[in-house]
Amino acid sequence: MSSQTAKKNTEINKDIIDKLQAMGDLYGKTNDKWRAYSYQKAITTIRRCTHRINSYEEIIKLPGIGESLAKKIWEIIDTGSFEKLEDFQSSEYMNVITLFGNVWGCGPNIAKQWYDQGFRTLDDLRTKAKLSDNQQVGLKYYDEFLERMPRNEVCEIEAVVKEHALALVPDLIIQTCGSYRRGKPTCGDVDILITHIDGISHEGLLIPLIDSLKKSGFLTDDLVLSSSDKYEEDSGSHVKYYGVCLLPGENRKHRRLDIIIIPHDEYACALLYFTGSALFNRSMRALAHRYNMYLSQHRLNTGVIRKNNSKINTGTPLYTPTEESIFKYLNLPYRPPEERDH
Ligand code: DCP
Ligand code: MG
Ligand code: MN
Repeated sequence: MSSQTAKKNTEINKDIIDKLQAMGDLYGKTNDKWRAYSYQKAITTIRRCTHRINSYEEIIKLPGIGESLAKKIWEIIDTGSFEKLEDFQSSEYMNVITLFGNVWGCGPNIAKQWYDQGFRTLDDLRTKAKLSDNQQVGLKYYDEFLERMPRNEVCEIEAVVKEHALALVPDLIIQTCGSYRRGKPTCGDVDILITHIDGISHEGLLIPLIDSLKKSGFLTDDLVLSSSDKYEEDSGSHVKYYGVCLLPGENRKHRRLDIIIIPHDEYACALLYFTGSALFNRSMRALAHRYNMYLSQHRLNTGVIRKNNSKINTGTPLYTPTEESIFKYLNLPYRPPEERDH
């Protein structure tokens, strides 16, 4: 599907999609993964519709949409409102879960636990909850972290990181990814990917870089420092730092900064992954799955053999020098970062 039609279709059924998205997000926040997933699937299906949906019969025929969800979609079309969403949105439970879920480092399960413990306000958390180091940082900058920053501020932050990194190792490849690379007007954080073309000079860079940024007062708090993702089945040679930075000058805000350092042979897969969006990544991985391939932030493997959804043969890595090469293996026309929101 071309991005042109994708845009038009999204507009035709936009009111439906927006309400389903809002509901799906709320289910995500309460960790109701199953419902969140059904909503996401329905949104993808409706986005593919090339005309305005205008009957219940039509909805129920759409793949993957069951009776209960079809009724809700019809309610949106027929009445213009979605009662369950409105109830959910105005419930005390949902408001508290949303409030708590916005603390950096707090997932849906913790938010629910805090609710069950009787906490209702951020002050309750500050005074009564048992907080991890990350959650303390998250609470400290609660309002600042909720604000998105303009693109020019991302450039300023990138410039500081570049200056310090290049002073340590010249010729590094330093690329800001995430929503910034997708061309968004505002960004939630700054995602910086670093590598070196010689395949070795990136090694051992992270700690000196963090030290250098700290000495200058640019980094104010740490969140995560890790050499590999222990929860990730395909953990590899990436090192990452999540922290908080502050540009010099008056009226500056604390911003979230993610730095990821990777070996050069994984650059294209890492670039693709950290550019996102998360939703786009999910569909790329699903597509790879259908071709008996496996796509991760490290590599694209082919000849993967799966049994009951677990790999019994991990396959062999394909040569992926560029993002274009990954699209090609998956038989997809190349999509520039600006067209990777879905
Ligand atoms: N990512 C992913 N799955 C996740 C989290 C992240 O695939 N659960 C990938 C895709 C994201 C990228 O990492 O685009 C960066 O993550 P961010 O959380 O920084 O998301 P964005 O930069 O896209 O948006 P924002 O402007 O909110 O930071
Ligand atoms: Mg980001
Ligand atoms: Mn990020």
